[in-house]
Amino acid sequence: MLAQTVASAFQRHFGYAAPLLVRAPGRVNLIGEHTDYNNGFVLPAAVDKAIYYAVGLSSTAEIRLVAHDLNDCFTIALDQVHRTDTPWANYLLGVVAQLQKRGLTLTGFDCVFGGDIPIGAGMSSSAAVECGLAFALNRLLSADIDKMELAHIAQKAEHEYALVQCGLMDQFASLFGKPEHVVRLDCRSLEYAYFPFDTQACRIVLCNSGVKHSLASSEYNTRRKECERGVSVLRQYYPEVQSLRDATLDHLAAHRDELGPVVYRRCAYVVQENQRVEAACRHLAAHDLGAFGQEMYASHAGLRDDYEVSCEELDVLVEAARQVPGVYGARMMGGGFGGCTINLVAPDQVENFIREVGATYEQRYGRPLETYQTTIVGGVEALEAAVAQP
Ligand code: GAF
Repeated sequence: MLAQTVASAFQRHFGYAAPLLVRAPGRVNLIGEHTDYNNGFVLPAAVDKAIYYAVGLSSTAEIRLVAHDLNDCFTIALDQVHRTDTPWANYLLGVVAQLQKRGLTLTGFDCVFGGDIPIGAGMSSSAAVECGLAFALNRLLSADIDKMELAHIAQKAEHEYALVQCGLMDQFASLFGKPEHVVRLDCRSLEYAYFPFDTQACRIVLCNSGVKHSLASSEYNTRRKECERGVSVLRQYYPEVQSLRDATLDHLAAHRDELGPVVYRRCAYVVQENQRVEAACRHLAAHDLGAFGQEMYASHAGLRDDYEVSCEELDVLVEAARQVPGVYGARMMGGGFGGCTINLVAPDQVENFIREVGATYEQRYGRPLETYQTTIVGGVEALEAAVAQP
């Protein structure tokens, strides 16, 4: 068990049993991509792949970090926290810096983390790393910060230490997940609603394109800027348009020339994707998975053609899925430029699905396709106290 592995590593490194063990899940997103930072809607769920933390406060003025899976350690003085050239440590230090900024008095602490969220697969391993530590320190220091605030702390850590101007979806999903439910978040009001999603009746299968996405590869931040540019054009004519959430296709069409072709397409995608999330939620409430799946295919087409964040491998995987009986819908998931597709598949067709899509992928790229069947679990939580094993 991964939690136990991390707990044992903690005991080995630091010579005492970790007082706190935490599980922080990765996420899937059924629909609503690149809408979060446009104040729109998303529909994620926390899944059964997670980062595990063993954490303990120490009497030193040092932060001692161990990345178990990378076999790497990092130590820094509590009053010297800054962005470093050790990328994995930045996710943790970013969280510490945010807590310090909020006036929390930290003590030194020791921590080991590791897990099974595939890196670069678009399943938000970085958000899980951030949220897990924020949750653990909040608990150990009895700081009483609520979950939404923890999500914002983790998001800010990503902005300032990983330099990705992400939205709130991933951190929210990791903290607010609920077993067998997806959650629709209104990224402006921060209101959210859970929808039952029975993964026994409809399986969520992820296909890993094997292309490592790098959010920081600036394209993500560029998309965000393009959306902001769109808003600043529209706002001159429609003061009520504070974000793309408020824009319509008619607004965009009326100012197409001024927006220019690229910004126009980016904005049109976001406006339509928000409409798709709303429609998808109606289909989900009506138990109409067929109609839900059609929204997913349309989402993928928009991400590929208008938002231009897909890649050939993802497109091949979605097209291959479409040919398989019992597949309700498929699309690329997360920031894009690689990572996974998410597929909704009838349970009795899963084996066939994996065989068929796997064959197409292997034939084309000469390597086996990695797939994950995920179940939907609860958000970040403390586990039973670590049982130290020397
Ligand atoms: C990444 C970001 F971190 C999220 O905030 C979100 O924008 C997503 O890409 C795209 O929907 O996962």
